[in-house]
Amino acid sequence: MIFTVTLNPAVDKILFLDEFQRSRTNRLTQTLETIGGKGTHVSINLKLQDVQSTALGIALGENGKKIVKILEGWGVEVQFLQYDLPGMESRTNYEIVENSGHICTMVTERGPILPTRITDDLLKQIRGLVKAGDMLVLTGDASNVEDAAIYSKLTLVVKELGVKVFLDASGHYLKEGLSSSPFLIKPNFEELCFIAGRDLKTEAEIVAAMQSLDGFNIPMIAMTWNGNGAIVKNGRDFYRVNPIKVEAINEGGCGDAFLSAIIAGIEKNISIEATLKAAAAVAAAAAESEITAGFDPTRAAELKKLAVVTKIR
Ligand code: TA6
Repeated sequence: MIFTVTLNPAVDKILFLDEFQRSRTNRLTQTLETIGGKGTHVSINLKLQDVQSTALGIALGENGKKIVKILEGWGVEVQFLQYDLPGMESRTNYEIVENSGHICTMVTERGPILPTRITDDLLKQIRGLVKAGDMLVLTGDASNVEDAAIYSKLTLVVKELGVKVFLDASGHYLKEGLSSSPFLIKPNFEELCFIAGRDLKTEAEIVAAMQSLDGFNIPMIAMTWNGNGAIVKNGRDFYRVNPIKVEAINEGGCGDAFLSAIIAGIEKNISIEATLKAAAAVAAAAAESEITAGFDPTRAAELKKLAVVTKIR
């Protein structure tokens, strides 16, 4: 079984306008609402690839109930821990999408700080659910948890079971997570520069930065590179995944889509090249979607024919 964990899920409000003007009144042309939080998106995208998963996470208050309802509406098995505590609501994130040029800007709430007893409840739930051979996806913001080692702690709970842990986090939550040797990390370009401690300018520098992490024994590193595709380390091999050019509407959620296809490929035991071609196609199809969650599977199947994956090392 695949379990996704979203410590800080959100309701995403997607605000469309022509061109954002600072210090001006900006008139919205459309507002959409969907679920936010990377783990929830991975579960939705896995479902769209006919791969079952169970979505775990923390849902707070009425917003939390809305998040669970939306996720169940996508046909995802949900076992979120839900709490009704005074003044504590799961957060709302805002994404500004400019109709001209489709520039997407995310503005995220922090979400209320989770008391230790809630994160302890989650650790206990994971200990009880996750079995040998399962996969655990730890992804998204965790700044609502004061312990920066939370992802490491969640990883170590299941490591001795031989569970594959997929970590997609940023900043110190990512850096702290390296020491528990997850199976895969999915930094974006800026996050890889952060953990490498330097600006990376060329593909060779990116490969070298990934190799500099060998001491953490992380079998796969998938660096998504905004509109430039991705560079993926698989064991000692390195691949370049070309972007598939599409008329992007909303690039929010493309990284989650890319990660979901890698997980689906591992679950289905298909080759790394076929997995990465599917990842490029799913991410491109997600970019064509107006919302941050999901993609059109038929479109992804078409786009997969255009995918180019090259082994570079
Ligand atoms: O990747 C898309 C997305 O999950 C959006 O739905 C938005 O909620 C944001 O990213 C959340 O990211 P964060 O890093 O704050 O968990």
